[in-house]
Amino acid sequence: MAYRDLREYLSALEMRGKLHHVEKEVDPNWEVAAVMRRVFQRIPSDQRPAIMFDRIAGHPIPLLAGALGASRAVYALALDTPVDQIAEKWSYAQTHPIPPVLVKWGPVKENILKGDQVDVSQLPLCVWTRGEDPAPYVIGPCVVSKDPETGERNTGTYRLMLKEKRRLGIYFSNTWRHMYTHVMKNEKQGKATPCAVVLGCDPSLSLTSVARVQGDEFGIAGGLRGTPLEVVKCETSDLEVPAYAEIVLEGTVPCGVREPEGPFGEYTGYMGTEGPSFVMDVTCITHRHHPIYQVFFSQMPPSESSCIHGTGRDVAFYKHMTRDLKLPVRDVHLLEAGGGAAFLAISLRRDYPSLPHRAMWAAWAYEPSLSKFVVVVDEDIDVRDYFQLLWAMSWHVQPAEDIYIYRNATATALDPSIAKEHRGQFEHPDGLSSKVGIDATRKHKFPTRSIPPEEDLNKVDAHWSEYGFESL
Ligand SMILES: Cc1cc2nc3c(=O)[nH]c(=O)nc-3n(C[C@H](O)[C@H](O)[C@H](O)COP(=O)(O)O)c2cc1C
Ligand SMILES: [Mn+2]
Repeated sequence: MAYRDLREYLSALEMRGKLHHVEKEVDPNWEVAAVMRRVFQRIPSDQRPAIMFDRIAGHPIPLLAGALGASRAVYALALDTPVDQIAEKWSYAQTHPIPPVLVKWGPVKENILKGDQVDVSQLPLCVWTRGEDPAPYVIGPCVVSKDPETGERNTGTYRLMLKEKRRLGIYFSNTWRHMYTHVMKNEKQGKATPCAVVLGCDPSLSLTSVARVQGDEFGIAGGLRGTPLEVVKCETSDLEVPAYAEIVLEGTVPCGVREPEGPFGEYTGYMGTEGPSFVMDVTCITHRHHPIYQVFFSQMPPSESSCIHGTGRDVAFYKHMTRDLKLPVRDVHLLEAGGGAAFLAISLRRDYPSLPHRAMWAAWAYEPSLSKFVVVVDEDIDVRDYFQLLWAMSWHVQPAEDIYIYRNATATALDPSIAKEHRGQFEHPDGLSSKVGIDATRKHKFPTRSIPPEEDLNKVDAHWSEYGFESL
């Protein structure tokens, strides 16, 4: 059964003990970011809950973070599916989209603020990297716009910088972002681009908004839900937004206007670049009674962003390699240390010597802007266990033979190892990076491993209490 809205999903999280309320009043200018950093550093991911900050100093609205990516288990719950079926669910939704249905009214219209009543700074926007970010930011919005030529709708997650009570900065990290193409097409005709920012909605739309998918994200969200998303018309444009959204900011991206934006603490763990960027003029705010303000926690990994990227992108690679190419791949994982972007590990059954290379090239061909490092290991290695991965790299690799460097490949967006002047404001598709492929599979017959036989270890397990370790 689909979640009707964010609130129904929060009940599901609460029932499974995956939602923690912070009752202490917290300061949005430093404390939310610092608490979330510690939550991700100190609580192991299998125990990490989503966090609801019930009381934000100076704001009546509670703030929710980590609700979609506190851990893989939380991500799976957001998709309402077991962890091992995440891939299946995504591929089904993309091939079986369900268009939204337009309804006359929804709770998102319970409060409608226009003109002088519009003040975005009333929302509990946070400072995420204190002393470095130039302003509070919205991270985690679903920004809706339409292609002016085809009419196709798009939803993407693009950060918003607080500038004035009715003006936000909006940032596209590269030129192939779908909304960027909408803005460009409108600007050619001297027109502004209407848009609507959805804050807090059914998790299927938020996850589709951050996933790299083609087509109408509302339809794919419907495919994930198995039932159409109900949408209502905006007050000030002909765009549609989810009827059960918590908060919606309506507005336009004016033609030809560029203003300074950034730098912002990025998913790489470093501050990003700054430069001229687009703005959004907010014309209307609609919201439910007692709205919840939802954010994605990002910056230095591990974070909600690295979990979402690691989990959501892994499955796309896995599907491509196993279904389309029929490679004997056991697992594919974008390590969270690389922000779910820079470092890919693949385990496979090495049926023939060139297979590890085929898998590397499959990864780069499928998504060239990711996977600066690709490490291929045998199928007995768990690629989600850093220790096992580094063990295989330590002893299965002869550097001169097994490490390959390829030049002039596509860069990973915002990679700080590429000098700033070569990165520019947008991470252009023509940005170049080198890539490393490491074949860490066993290329000849290896000696037997130096651990006791499995049968001896099982016997110890069966008698574990007799060894007196329980008090440790
Ligand atoms: C937490 C988080 C924040 C993001 N912030 C931005 C951003 O500020 N600008 C951007 O261009 N992409 C950002 N992204 C990536 C896009 O949301 C993602 O690539 C999405 O697929 C873009 O939608 P589109 O393909 O419809 O343009 C972010 C992703 C996450 C998970
Ligand atoms: Mn899109």
